[in-house]
Amino acid sequence: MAACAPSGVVAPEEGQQPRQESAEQGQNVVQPVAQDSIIPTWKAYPRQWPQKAGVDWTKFPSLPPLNPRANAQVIHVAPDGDDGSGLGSFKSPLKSLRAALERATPGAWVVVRGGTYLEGDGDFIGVRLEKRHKGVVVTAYKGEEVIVKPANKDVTYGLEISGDDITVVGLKFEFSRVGATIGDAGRTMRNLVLARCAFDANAGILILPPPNPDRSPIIDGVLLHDVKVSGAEMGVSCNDGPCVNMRYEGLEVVGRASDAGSGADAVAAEAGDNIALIDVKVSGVGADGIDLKATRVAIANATISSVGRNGLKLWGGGDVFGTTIHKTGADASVVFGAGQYRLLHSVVAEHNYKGPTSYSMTVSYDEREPTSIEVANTVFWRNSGGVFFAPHAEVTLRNNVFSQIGNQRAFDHRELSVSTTDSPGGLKKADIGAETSLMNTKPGFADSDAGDFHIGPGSPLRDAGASLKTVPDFDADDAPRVVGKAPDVGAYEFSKAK
Ligand SMILES: [Ca+2]
Repeated sequence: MAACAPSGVVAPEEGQQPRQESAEQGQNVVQPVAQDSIIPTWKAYPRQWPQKAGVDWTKFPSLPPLNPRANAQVIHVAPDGDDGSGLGSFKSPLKSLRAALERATPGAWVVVRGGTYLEGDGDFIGVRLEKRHKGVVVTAYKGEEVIVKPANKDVTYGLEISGDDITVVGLKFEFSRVGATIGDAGRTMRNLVLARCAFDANAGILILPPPNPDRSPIIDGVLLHDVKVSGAEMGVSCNDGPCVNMRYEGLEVVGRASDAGSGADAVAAEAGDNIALIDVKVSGVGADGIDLKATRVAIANATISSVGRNGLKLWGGGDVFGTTIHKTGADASVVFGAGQYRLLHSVVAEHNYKGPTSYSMTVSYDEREPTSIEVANTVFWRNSGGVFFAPHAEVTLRNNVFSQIGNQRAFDHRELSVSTTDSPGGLKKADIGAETSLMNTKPGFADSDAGDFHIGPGSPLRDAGASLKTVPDFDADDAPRVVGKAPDVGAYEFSKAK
């Protein structure tokens, strides 16, 4: 009956979703009809927020549509499929992703049913998406769990992507060495989307190529959306770069805590521009949490905890908002180089606490280039030391908490060395807005030992924040930033509704 219509529409059977079948064997133009989506709807993240870092939100790749466009090539893969006799249809699927990608033409959708796939026989990489796969979408079928594992012990890399405009949705890769390598040496690779993916490997996602001879970007356009990297010594790294126009939303990196002090970074870029991170969680990594040698960086609602070295390092300026950094080691929890920075509604806690004294934050420590920083509505609490602002830095402080600092030092700037025991009046001479600092205030966090930095109803941080301009209207819970007569200090606004 499919032969009656060119598009091969098959009436839906009772209780099944409608679909199309090609009558011609091997043609693989087999299409589920768009009454139901293949991909479930996306979690609604705030897509952008007001910031002063100069981020251009229009440059980031978008999430894929929930269905392939009409007439797209759609190839179905299922654990009970057959790479030899399968048509690649919904009813007659292939058995492996590799076989599907052999047949895929530009713009094809590879739709993978739930199950475990053993990929990469005869190769060291499980799944390859190459230049000829331009515009290809590889996606798990709605609501189903797809796990990709090595076909044998010689397959140690999960995914290699070297083509443009490629999207991978809903796949979990479990490989020994590397979850995914990205890039195509010698050129700029463009527009990669990894959504609802997970990588369990020694290194999560590596943007690997060496620098292009003309220093053009290695990659232009990356969206990581709801991506988890676990068991990793290294999380997501742009090794040489530059990597430009990258948005990481809902990225979680869970390292192997045993590597503390000796491992690699969780989220890093050696060179880059126009980078936005939102709801990024990093924990248990050996080296740095987030380390970006990049310009135009905006970070909202990050959580960085239990890292062997620095929590957050930015080298070319940036806006940081709603971010909690705690249980860090090394020379500082937050390291900012030269540039223009804002650290707003954040928490820097338990840096080397009860350990050797070191600054909780350093700003332009070794750099001499022009630097400015605004720190507002932020809590520095239970750190071994205070904050260092370089003498040449222009500093604005508003409504910050400095409390339970091991050496009782709030911050050092020029001739000032401000102690947490100084009276607020004594801070006026700093003329940097510090008179509103909340010294030695107990923040009243809900359960900081468990990493919960919400404040309770009795906290003095409630309504104690300054009103800030050009900031998100959401707090670190994605709830309204201002409740009551003023914003609360810290990452989370107290609300009875929560
Ligand atoms: Ca409030």
